[in-house]
Amino acid sequence: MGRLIVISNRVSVPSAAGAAGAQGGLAVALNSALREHGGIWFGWSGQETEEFTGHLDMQRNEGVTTATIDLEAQDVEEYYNGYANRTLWPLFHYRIDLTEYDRNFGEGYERVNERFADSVYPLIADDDLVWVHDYHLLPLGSILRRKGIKNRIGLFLHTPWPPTRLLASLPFHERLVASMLEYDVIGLQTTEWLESFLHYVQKEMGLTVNLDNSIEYQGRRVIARAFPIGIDYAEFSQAAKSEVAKEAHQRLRDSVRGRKILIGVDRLDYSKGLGERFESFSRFLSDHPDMAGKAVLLQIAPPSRGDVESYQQIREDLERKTGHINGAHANVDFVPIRYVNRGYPRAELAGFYRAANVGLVTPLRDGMNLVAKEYVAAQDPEDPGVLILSQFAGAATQLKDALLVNPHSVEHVAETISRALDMPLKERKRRHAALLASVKEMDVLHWLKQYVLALSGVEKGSSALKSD
Ligand code: GDG
Repeated sequence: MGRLIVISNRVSVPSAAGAAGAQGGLAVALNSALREHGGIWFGWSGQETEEFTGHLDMQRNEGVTTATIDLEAQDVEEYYNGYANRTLWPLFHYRIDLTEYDRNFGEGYERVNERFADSVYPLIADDDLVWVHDYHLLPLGSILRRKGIKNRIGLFLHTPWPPTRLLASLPFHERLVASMLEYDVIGLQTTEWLESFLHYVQKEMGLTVNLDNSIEYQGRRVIARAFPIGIDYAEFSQAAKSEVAKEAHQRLRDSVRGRKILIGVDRLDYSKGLGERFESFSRFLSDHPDMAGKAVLLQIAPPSRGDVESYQQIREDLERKTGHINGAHANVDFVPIRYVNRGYPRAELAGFYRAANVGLVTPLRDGMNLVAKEYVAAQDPEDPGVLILSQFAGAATQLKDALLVNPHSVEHVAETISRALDMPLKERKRRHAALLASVKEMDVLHWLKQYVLALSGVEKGSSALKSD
């Protein structure tokens, strides 16, 4: 098998991941993938340039080769802040109320996808597997095909896939999805998103979907499948046992002086349900006066996509809400919500997870959610904490032994917090053992293997229909 050419919006070298501390799930997973297989990780450097030249900055760090390009300010505005994060991200998270559409965004998106294709094209050798990631780059495969790339090309989408009715509100949605059918493999996180995708191609495009979920399109067979992503369990459980993690654990425990700890760790994003989570915790405190001053919510929320207005808005909303709730429930020696807008190195994070009695993972919509899996991996199996998980996270289809909640229901989440804090050790251990088995088995290496297998199994030059 040839190398892997991974293409994603941003590239993140392993050493930088820990230091920056605010890496998304994509970065964490792909570092593991490339260390395993070798190859090149291509993407935007995060830097702006006066005029796009296509110059490739090649580097090698900790066994991973990266190639990056700089983009023009207009590219960043229209493609990244525009079509990717003002149009597709909210739409794919069922938020048509936040979905903006502007012709310039669409044009910028196509222009940058062309620029990606032009720049990565010379790096692709005959036997390489090309693996494109996420909503920023949906049409990239079709552009590479137009340039004559015959390699196997796959897409993995880290977000949900929205219901057909919602997607149909996007101007030119047919063109976008048709461009995706140039991939050999389209990977989604869960069967729910897969079913939505297949529904779209059947209902909107009139295509035939075979029993194995492959799609017949212009004489080719495109494989569509669910590949639920996992964490690097070996790496993360190692980090949880490190000295750094132990110190972080102790520091957090000492600081709460015997109180119960609930933890949330999320990029600051409206899809993560942080406002509803804070309200639920507040309701829990109001409904359980006996718990007054006895439980703390630590919310770690490194800011992201700060140039997009809806992100500035959610940040302001959360600041107001935190102030309000803390004002109502605090005492001279106690503040109920510790709301922290910064990232921490992974080992420290692991220590915090382990110190927490409850992991609160309550997104309103999430492709998968790796924090839920990290929380499970970091627990002490002899005295584990309880995971409260949104039924709307992709992870809920795997982590069935978590306490599943509807994050929109403040009452339900408040009651579930109470149940989690009262849960007897025996039940905590039973639930944790079942969760851990799933997190361990369906880890990132499993995900990687399954995806690469599916991608390399496709006939080169993209699957001609077999005569049967
Ligand atoms: C997308 C999809 C899907 C967060 N704060 C810190 C920190 N993080 C790390 C977490 C976790 C990652 O960021 C977040 O991953 P999630 O999966 O929870 O969410 P997204 O960023 O939205 O990721 C998601 C994922 O892609 C993978 O396919 O699961 O559904 O939306 O790893 O630990 N890391 C460090 N310090 C922090 O303060 N070091």
